[in-house]
Amino acid sequence: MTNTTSPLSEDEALKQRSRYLRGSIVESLADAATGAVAADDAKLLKFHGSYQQDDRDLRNERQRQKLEPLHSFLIRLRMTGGVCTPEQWLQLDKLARKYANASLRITTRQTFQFHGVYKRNLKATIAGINHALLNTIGACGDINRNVVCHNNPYLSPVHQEVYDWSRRLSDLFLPKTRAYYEIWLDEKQIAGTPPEEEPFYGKTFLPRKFKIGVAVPPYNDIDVFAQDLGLIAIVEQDALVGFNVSVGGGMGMTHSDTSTYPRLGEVVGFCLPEQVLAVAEQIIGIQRDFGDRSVRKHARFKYTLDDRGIAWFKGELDTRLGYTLEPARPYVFTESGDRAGWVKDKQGQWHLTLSILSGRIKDTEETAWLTGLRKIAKIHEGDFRLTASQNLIIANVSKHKKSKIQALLKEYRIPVPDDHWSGIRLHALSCVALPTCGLAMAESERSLPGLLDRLEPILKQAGMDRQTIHLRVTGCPNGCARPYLGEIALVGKSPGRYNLYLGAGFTGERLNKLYKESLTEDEIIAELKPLIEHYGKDRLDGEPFGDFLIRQKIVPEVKFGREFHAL
Ligand code: SRM
Ligand code: SF4
Repeated sequence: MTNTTSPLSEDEALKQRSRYLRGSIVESLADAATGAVAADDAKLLKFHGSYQQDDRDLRNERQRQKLEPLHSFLIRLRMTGGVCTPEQWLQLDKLARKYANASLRITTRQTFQFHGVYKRNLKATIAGINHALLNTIGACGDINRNVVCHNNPYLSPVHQEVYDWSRRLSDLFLPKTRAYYEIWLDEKQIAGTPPEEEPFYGKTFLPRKFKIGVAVPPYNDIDVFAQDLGLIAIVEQDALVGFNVSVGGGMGMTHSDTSTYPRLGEVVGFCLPEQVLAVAEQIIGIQRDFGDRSVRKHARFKYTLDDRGIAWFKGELDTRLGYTLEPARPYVFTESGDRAGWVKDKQGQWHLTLSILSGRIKDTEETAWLTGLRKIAKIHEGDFRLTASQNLIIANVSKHKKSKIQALLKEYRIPVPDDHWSGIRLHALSCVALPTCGLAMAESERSLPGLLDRLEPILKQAGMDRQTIHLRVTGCPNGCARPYLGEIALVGKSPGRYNLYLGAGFTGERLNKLYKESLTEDEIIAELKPLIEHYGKDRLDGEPFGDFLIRQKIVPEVKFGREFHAL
């Protein structure tokens, strides 16, 4: 239970005195003596969509040379449902080459990150993003983050409607402070105390980050149960009738601290579309008012719910709403991850889902991803859609443009997934980790290709290479690639060593379980090989790998987050 008598954390005091997120960011940016910003400003910067980082590959060498770390900044966009236009793509591509490390990184929450932006270029980059009519407001920090949403455009008009609700949700929870516009876009500050208020958030915003995701069954391609607030669209006779409401999902935990754990959201009822904004507002309001503001490790909504109980939460929600949510409506998830390759919709438009390992768009010797997609953006008349599995949909392509795009894909050696691709490669996720992430304990993005190269022959040998298997890799237990929803997951423990988790549900409805600790990659392959062979021989027809491992009692089924460490 939250200890209300505990002192507030230092982060709360910082938010309180920050003058609505201004702090001394302007002064920090102007200080040419260092590539860093003041420590308090580094925390406030998150609310503006940026993290201070340093190149960890160079850290020791620079320390030896008595140089400060090579500081640079990550910039994360807010981009509801991951949708952007070709014009916006071109502007982001330009900024990536001019100010960042010549790469665009699709995140697990359907947006872009820039890495490696030096302090002197931070303002120009953020201003450039805004010139493309995009922004970075509240993409990080103790606030509602980028709203993720099932966004496959070829499915039905309902998907557009669901996307529109996601946008409204995102807009509703934007901060009201003008700090962002003053600092990055030179809007003049009115003299004296800033006159604005944050009517919803107040001066201290939320106790911790908050995440909303919207899924449209039968597709759980956004991992709806990993969201603090998950909305499951209910479609009856081709019309959106409302949303089932799931609360308290979250992935983050700390190794060896059993008071922290991943947790799946639980469905607490159903609301009409016109109720969804008020329902979200009251739910986030409950977390704002009752979340733990003393211990940040314990400040996510999932802990507020587990401490106080779901019955308490429902009562509090009823009181705030003035009505009770209807009982949840039936729904079934049968699909997860992305469907790769070209698909034609009922209107005759084409959509291409490209599978991009770890979402990293950059030119390499093998594939000119960045250049090729730039050339495509120059002729594309539809839009681009980023997926929560770090992939890209080139959407709404006419028959005429399809052949031109195909020619460009070929010219720039961009692979189009086909039947020869392994199911594990198509669906693998990995977080960024080294060299930019300050919290990484092991490699992730950089180790994924090698891992796949070793797993694919084993799967082929077992006849399981076409089978979709959800593999997730992260460099630490914070869970940025939602690893506890992986049928196989590697979670970084120390350099070159990972905890191996197995057995999550195929459609994101069951957590996995720790199988072995602190393994090297060789040891992981040695552990997985016999399990994959066993799976190839003894699986039931259509049985996913995670379900097979549970049925064979290789790992126990985890029903609740609180049991994650226990069994
Ligand atoms: Fe994350 C922190 C990257 C999705 C849970 N995450 C970080 C930081 C900012 C490290 C830091 O605090 O210094 C990472 C920056 C690395 C870098 O160099 O880019 C980072 N997180 C990412 C991204 C880029 C991973 C990716 O490879 O795509 C994802 C950006 C999403 C976005 O666009 O908004 C990303 N992070 C997630 C997710 C998945 C999701 O939201 O669906 C989770 C688990 C879900 C959840 O929130 O419970 C996640 N990130 C965390 C946590 C643990 C939070 C917790 O409850 O304990 C941290 C650490 C923290 O907040 O203290 C963290
Ligand atoms: Fe960094 Fe850990 Fe997130 Fe990976 S999971 S990006 S290592 S915080």
